[in-house]
Amino acid sequence: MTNGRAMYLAYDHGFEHGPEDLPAKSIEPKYILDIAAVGKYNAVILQKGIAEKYYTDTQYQKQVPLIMKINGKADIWKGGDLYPLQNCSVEYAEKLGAAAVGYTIYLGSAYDGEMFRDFGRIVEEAHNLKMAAVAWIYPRGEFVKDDVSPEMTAYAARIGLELGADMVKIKYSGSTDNFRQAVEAAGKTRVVLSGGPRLDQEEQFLEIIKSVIQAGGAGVAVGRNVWQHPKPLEITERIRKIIFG
Ligand code: FBP
Repeated sequence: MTNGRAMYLAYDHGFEHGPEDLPAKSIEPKYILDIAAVGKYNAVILQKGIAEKYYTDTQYQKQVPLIMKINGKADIWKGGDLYPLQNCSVEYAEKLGAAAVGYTIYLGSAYDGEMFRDFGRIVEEAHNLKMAAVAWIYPRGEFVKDDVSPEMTAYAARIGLELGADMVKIKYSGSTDNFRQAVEAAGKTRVVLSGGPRLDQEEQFLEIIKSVIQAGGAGVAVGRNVWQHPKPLEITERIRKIIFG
């Protein structure tokens, strides 16, 4: 992180959404690691297997820090509430060179209590190893009427603070004022934007990032809008200008 601001490149989509989310060259992990390194991202976000086979003990490890995503779900089961279990220990993430760990919580799932418990322990383990803990907090489930309402988004951000997250990754809530409510609710926990599916209009995506920064957000942890872009390094530079000036 630089001056409290952050530009992270997320690449856990092969797990979360399947290879159909990884068109053309983006199926190849080295393509993404090159974007992260050349584009000077503050971190790349990977699951354990990709870190182990493509990052650890390579030149990428010297070029770009790693946030290891340590839980996840596949996009097949539609039968009810989600509880993505941990698939990598904090200790092993550290061994593979991670500076931070990331964990998804579905706020509103019948199992959100289990995810709070698990992430609470992960925060302790990470801090004991002087690593940061990042919470992806997405309101989801039958009782969540609008997952990006200002109230839900602020609640997600607040849960991150209450659980001890160093950073929370949340979706955009529609306006600068709405997003500011989430940033305020997060207190000393930094807030980054989760990008969403690639927008045809890149200006629209950049406007959202501007709004996040104006609202006091720390930056972005985005994937598809960068590496599904025909010129990922060009959009990276435009993102960088907004975040770092
Ligand atoms: P994007 O910027 O591509 O949306 O990536 C952010 C992210 O949180 C990924 O880390 C994760 O794989 C994905 O979105 C989850 O998306 P969802 O659960 O909304 O389908």
